[in-house]
Amino acid sequence: MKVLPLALAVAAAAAAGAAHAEIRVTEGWSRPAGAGFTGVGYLTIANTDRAPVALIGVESAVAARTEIHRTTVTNGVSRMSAEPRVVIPAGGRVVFQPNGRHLMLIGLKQPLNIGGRVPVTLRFEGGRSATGQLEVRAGAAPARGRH
Ligand SMILES: [Cu+2]
Repeated sequence: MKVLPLALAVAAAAAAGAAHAEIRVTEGWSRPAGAGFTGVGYLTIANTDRAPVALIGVESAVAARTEIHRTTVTNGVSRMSAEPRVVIPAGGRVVFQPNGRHLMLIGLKQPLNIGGRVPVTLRFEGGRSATGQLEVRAGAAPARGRH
C-alpha cells in the first residue's frame, strides 16, 4: 500500500517520457495543507496529438486518493462535484484552476508546505499516462474553503 503507488508512478514516468510526449502537464500548483487533510491541485494539460485524449484518473504518492472535481456556481451557490472523465481535444488544452476543475488530494500522507513539489501521475484512456508537478504556493488563499 505504501510502496506500490510510488513504484507505479516511476514506471509511468519512464513510459510517458519514452513514448507519449504529446501530452504535457504544465503550470501545476497547490496550496499549503496539513497531513491528514485534503489538498488541492491545479494544472494545465496540453494535447498536441491529432486525436482527443480522455483523462480518467490521477494518482499522487502524497495522498491516499486523488479525485478530479469541478466547481460550478449556480445562482451564486458554489458546488463541487466529481468529474471522472475529462476530454482534452486534439491540439487543445484544459486548464484546472480555482473555481473550476481541480484535483483533490484526499488523505494527505504528509503536509504540503510552501515551496514543496507534489508529483502527480495522470492516467488517460487507452493506457497512456503523463506526469507533472504541483508547486506549493503561499498567496491565493481559497475563498471560504472553495476549490
Ligand atoms: Cu474538490
